[in-house]
Amino acid sequence: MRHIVLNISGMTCSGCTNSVKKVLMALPGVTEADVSLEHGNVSVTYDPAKSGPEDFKAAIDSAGFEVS
Ligand SMILES: [Cu+2]
Repeated sequence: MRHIVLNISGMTCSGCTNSVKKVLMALPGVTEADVSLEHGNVSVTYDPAKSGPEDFKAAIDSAGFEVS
């Protein structure tokens, strides 16, 4: 398992963090996505054989937020 922290801009409430968590957890290989509204980031635990940072960025974009 690998671990990455991505900074996200545009999250303003717990609805936003739930959306981000939901799209990330739907990706193959993602076992954990801890979204912090306070810090404006997400820490993702994943299997690098199944998905990676580019997939996470695309999913976060599609949910309406931006990885900075
Ligand atoms: Cu929100």
